[in-house]
Amino acid sequence: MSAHLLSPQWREPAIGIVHLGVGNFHRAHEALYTEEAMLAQPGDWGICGVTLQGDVSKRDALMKQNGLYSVVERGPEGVRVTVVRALREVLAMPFDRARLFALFADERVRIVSLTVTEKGYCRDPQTGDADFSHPGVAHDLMRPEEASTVPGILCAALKARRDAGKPPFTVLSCDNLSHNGDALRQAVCSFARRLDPALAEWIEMQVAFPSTMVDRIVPATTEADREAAQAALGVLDEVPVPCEPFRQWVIEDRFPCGRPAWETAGAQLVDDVAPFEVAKLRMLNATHSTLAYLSMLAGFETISDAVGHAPLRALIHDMMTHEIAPTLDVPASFDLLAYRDALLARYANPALRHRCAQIAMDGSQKMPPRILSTIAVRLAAGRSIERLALATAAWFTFLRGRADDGTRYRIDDPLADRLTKAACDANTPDHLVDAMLAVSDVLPSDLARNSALREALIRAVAKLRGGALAAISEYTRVDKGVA
Ligand code: CS2
Repeated sequence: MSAHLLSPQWREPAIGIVHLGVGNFHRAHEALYTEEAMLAQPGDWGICGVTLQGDVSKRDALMKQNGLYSVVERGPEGVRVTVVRALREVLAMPFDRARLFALFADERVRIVSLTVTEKGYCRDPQTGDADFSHPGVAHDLMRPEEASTVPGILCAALKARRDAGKPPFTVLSCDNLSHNGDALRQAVCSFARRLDPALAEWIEMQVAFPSTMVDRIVPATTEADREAAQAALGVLDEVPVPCEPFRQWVIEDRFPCGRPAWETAGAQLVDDVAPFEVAKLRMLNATHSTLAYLSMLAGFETISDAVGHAPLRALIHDMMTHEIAPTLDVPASFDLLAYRDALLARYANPALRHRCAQIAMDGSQKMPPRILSTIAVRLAAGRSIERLALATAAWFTFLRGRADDGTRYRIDDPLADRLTKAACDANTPDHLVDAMLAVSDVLPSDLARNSALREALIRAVAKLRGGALAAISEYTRVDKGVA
């Protein structure tokens, strides 16, 4: 194992990108692409990363290392450690507000990008507007100068630009949301409309919100990653990032004030990201969530353990082949079956300990774009949904907070209180399904009223009551009319 720099040639760049949500994913993805792009084509695209949760220890650990950290790529062939230099500054909100807004006002900042997870967008799931019943959003409308939510911060930042007569920055969503650029634009513009209609109009006319598809499996950092980084570097890195070797970034090419030459680092710049984004959400993220919920019940700790169980691997293989891939409309050059096989190989990577509990978080935000949207398309076409229903039923059952062997775990979800109460109060499969179908923030009303879906869910919940392993085995034989 050895450590390396992408290139010894390095000119210190000025900050051109402010990134909200400087978690592991960003540091193993956009930051690396950006460094490689600057090495291929020098430019001032240094990154200032911002933690929105007041995580001063993360800020301090990174700043103590002058923003440097290592990416620990773990593949079946071994470990590769790379030191990344693109992150030049780290701020923690709300403590560093003045510095953050000084950067927002600086014309050299031409991109504000985000990885804040689905719930960070504070969207009303019914309308897609900012959720005005969210306490943070309501607070930011009353006190915009103290904004703490994504719509509030972006509106305040864009207002400062407009008031100073400067051109806006491009806003780049890098989260797993369908049509993430449009979704963010709607959340920001609807918030701005309540605050200052002229600002909303200016944002609509002037600000680009390109969509992107981002992909790299990036688990949480463990002690083993610190040890691997130290062995390679000879010094301690407090905050290394583990990840798989694979990475992909498809970006809609709309950057009126410029962008790094990300294509030199392998990013695909395209006119329309939607086919890639939908395929990734429905194939990768959906099967990830399926594996996570079934594993939480069955007791598999990591994704590689889960796909090491042949019936579970067969289940998601068949789910992609028969229920998901046929819903996707992709360019002819996009081979969905090869994509499926590549995903299965990535999941099996034994060197990456990607914990199912990490993926199981925030199901109320993840289930709609990952699985429920596919169910809706299948039902509209009169097609079967048995495996997708099992995945959904596994989430419902998971919300009871107890594995099949009785082990208890915590439910981490913005709707946790409501969902766990409904799940624990329900005694029978039909009670559980009806209680969940009534959660209108998650289940759109047309799906909730669909009797074929209700019946498939009740069947699946009933099977899961006999244990997830037994249910998985039965559903692998679903085409033979078993389930
Ligand atoms: C995962 C994703 O945590 C999750 O919900 O499904 O983070 C997944 O690893 C990435 O989207 C892969 O690109």
